[in-house]
Amino acid sequence: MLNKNTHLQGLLLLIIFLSVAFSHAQIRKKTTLNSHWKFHKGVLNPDFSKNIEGEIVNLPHTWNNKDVLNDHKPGHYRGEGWYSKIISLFPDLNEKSYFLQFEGVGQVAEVFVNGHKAGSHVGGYTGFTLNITPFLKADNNILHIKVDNAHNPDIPPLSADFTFFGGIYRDVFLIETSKTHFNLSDNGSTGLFISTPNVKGNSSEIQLKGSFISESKNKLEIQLKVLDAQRKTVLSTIKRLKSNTGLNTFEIKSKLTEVNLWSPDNPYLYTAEISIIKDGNILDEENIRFGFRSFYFHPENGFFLNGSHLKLIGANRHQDYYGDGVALSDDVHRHDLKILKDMGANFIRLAHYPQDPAVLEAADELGLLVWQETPLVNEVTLSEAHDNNAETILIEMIRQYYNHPSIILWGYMNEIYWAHRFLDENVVDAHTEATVKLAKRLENVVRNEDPTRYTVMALHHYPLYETSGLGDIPQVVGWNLYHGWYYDNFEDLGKFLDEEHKKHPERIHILSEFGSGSDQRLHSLKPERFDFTMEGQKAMIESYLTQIMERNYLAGATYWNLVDFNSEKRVDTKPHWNQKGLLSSKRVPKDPYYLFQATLLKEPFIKIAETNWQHRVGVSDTTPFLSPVDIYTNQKTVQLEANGKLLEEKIVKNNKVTFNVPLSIGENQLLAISNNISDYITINFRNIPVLLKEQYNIDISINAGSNHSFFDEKGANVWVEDQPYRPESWGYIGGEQLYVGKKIGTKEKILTIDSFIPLYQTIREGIEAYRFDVEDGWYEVELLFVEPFPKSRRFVGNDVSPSHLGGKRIFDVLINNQPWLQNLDLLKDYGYNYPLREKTKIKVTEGKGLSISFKAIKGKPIVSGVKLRSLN
Ligand code: GCB
Ligand code: CA
Repeated sequence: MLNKNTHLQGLLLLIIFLSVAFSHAQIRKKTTLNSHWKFHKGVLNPDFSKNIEGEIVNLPHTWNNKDVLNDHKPGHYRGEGWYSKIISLFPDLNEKSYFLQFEGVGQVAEVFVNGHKAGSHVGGYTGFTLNITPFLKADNNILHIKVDNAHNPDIPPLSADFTFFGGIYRDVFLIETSKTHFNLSDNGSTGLFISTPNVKGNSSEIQLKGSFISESKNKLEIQLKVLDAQRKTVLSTIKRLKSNTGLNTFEIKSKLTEVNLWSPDNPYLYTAEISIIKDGNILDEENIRFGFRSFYFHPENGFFLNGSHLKLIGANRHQDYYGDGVALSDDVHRHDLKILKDMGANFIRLAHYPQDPAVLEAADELGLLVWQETPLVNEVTLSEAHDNNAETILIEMIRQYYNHPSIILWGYMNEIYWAHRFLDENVVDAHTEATVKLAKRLENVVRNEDPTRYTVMALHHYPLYETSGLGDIPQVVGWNLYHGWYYDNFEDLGKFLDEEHKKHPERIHILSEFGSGSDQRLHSLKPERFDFTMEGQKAMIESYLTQIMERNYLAGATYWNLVDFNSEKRVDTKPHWNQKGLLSSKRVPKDPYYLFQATLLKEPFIKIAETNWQHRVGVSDTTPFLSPVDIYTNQKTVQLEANGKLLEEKIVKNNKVTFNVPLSIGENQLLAISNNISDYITINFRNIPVLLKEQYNIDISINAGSNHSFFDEKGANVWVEDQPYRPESWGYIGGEQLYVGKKIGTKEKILTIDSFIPLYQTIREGIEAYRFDVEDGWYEVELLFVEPFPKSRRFVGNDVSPSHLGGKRIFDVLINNQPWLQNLDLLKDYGYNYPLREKTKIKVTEGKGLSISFKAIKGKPIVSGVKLRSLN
C-alpha cells in the first residue's frame, strides 16, 4: 500500500514537474494551416465527413488571379467557393482550447468543423477568430470553409476602383491555448491593448488593457514584462486578481523614465510579454511589439512627432501583384513597404481597407507612419445591415491593429459621395442624410475605441462635402485631388488647397491622393492629359511635389498609388488596371519614383530618370540628334557625359535638371556626375529621316492618330507619333485624332490578346491618305485598324459578335491607286474592338512615291497604325 502510494506521489511529482517544465516552454501554440487545401470553385453541397473533390491549393489563395488577366473577357468570377482540409490534430479537449484565426477572406466566410457551423464572418479585409473547441473530435477533424465574393448590398465596399477578389487570401492559423487564456474572441484581436500616454522627454506611461477567459473562479496574476530591443527587461509588473468563470477584464498602468522613442528615423520597438499566471505556472502568454511615441496635428503647422515637425510624405498602397491578385506572401507585403521606405517616404495610406498584419509589422519595423482605413468607398446605401457591418468592420480594424506604433490615423470613408451624382433625384437627400448619419456614428465609434489617434476621411472634388457638413465630422480631412488629370491644371491644386485652408483655418489637411496614369511604353515630348505617357506622369509629380513642399499647413501627402493595381472596370492602356503606380504591377520602378527619392532622401542621390525610355526613335534631318534627358538629384549642380564628351554643368531646380543630349545612332552611354556620386544609363537611338530623297533604308512605324510614341517591347520597335505630310517627306493627309485629349475618363478597351492595345486605342478618323515620298523600289506596307466601341469605360458584352450588321463605316484602301483592302466594314467583319492587322508588298516606280489612300464608301475611314519598310 505504502509502496504504491509513494509510487503515485512520485508520478504526481513527475507530472507537476513536466507541466512546470512545459509552462516554461511554450504555453500557447500558433501555427499556420496554409498548405494542401482542397478547393472547389462554385456552389456546392458538400459531404461534411470528407474532403471535397477539387484541386489542391495552398493559401494565400484567390480564385480570381487568372480570370482578371484575361483581357478579352469582361468581368471576373464573383460567387461561391469551397475549401476543405483534414487537420492532423489530436486535441487535448480537457486541458486546451482551440481557435481558428483567419487574417482575411474575400468577402464572406462560413466555417464548418466536422460539419458543425463554427461561425461566420462578413467583410473581406479584417481578420476573425473562431473558438472551435466544442466541435472537435479526438482525431480526424475536418474543416470546410464556404467563401463568397458575390456583390452583397449590405457589405462595404459597394463599389470601388479596385477588384474584389474572392478566396482565403491571407494566412490561416490554428491556435492552441489553455482553458484560461487571453480573450481571442474580441473581434479578431489579441484581447490586449497597449497605449503609451504622456510621453514627455524620454519618459512615458504605459497602459495595458485586456481581457481573458478564466476556466473557473481563481486567484491569478497578470504579468506584464517589457523588454527592449536587446531583450533586456525594462519593466516587470504583476497584477493580482480574483477571476470569475468566463470573461474578465483588467488594466495595468506603469511608468518608464528612460525610453527610446519610436520614429521613422529610429523605429525602436519594445516587446511586451504578457502572461496569466496561476500558482507560479504560466497559463497563457502573448507577446506584443509596440513603441513609445507621441504626436499631434496642427492646422497651421502640420504634423509633429515626439515634439518635432515632420512633413508626412509617402504613397497609398493596394494589396496587389501581377498574376497573384491579392493572394500575396508576407514577403511581398514587406517588400512593398521596403520600396516605400527606400523612396524616402515616412508615411503610407493603406487604401482602401485594412491590410495584412505583415504590412503593419513592417511599418513598425521600418518606421512608416500609417493611415489605416475601412473599405467604405464611393457610396453608402439605405440599409441598416450595411451600417452595422460598417461599424463592426471598424471595431475589428481598431482592435486588431491597436498596438502598432506606426498607426496615427483611422479612416472610415473614402470619396463617399462619388456615386452621388448617379442617384435618382428622389433619393438624393435620403442618401446625403444617411451618409452624414453614418459618418457621425463611425466617428463616435473611433473616438470611443481609441482616443489616442486621429480620425480621418478622404474627400474628393465635390461641393456636397461642404454643404452637407460631412467634411466637418472627422478630425483630419484628406483630399483626393487630380488637378491636371481628371480636371483643371496642375497649378490649380495649390489654389484649391489654399482656398480650403482659408475657408476652414481650423481644419487639418492632408493630400490623401494625387496621381496620373502612365505606361512605360508611351512617350511624348508634349504630354497631354490622359495620354498615359511617362512624361505626363513625371510632369504632374514634379509640379505637385513642389506645391506640397511649399505649404506648411498641409500636414502630408500620399501619392496614388505605390503600384499599378487590378481594377476590373477600368479601361486604360492596360485594360483592367489602374496605372497610376510609381511602380508597375511587377514592381519595376517608373521614373517618377526617383523624383521622390531626390526630394526626400537625406543621403546624396542622383538618378538619370530615363529608365523607362531607353529605346528612342527620333524624326530629324539635322545632326546632332538632340533628345531630352532628365536627372533627379538632391545635389546643387550636375554634369553629364554623353558618349565620353562632357556637356556643360547645369544648376538643379526643384530636384530636377534636363539636358538636351546629342545622341548617336545605336547605343549611347550617359553618365551623370555630381560631387562624388554618379549614375549611368544606356540609351538606344535610331533616327527616321524627314526628307526621304535618296533614302534607301526606310523603316517607319507610325502611331496613327497620336502625339506620342509607343514602344513594342517584344519587337523592340518604336511606333513614332503621327505627323502631317509635307512634300518630300511623309505623314498623314486629312482626318483628325479620335478621343485623345477629348474624353473625360479613359480610353477604349481593345479586345486583343496582343500587346498593341495602346497603339490601337489612338485612331485617325476621316483619314484621306498616308503619303511617303520614297525612292523607287520594293516596300512592305502594314496597316492596323480597329472599330472602337463608342462608349467609354463600358464592357462591350454581346456587341463584340462578328455577326454585327455593320455599316458604321465602309471604305476601300488603295496603294498608288491599286485597290488593296476593299469594302472594309470593320464592324461587320470583325465586330467592335477586334483588331485587323495586314501587310502587303508594293513596287514603287517612276518616282511617284507611295500613297496609301482611304476612300470612304460610307462614314469616315479610320486607321490606328501605319508601317512602311523598304525591301530592297
Ligand atoms: C480616387 C479613389 C481611388 C481611385 C483613384 C483613381 O480618388 O479614391 O480609389 O483609384 O481615384 O485612380 O481614379
Ligand atoms: Ca499574412
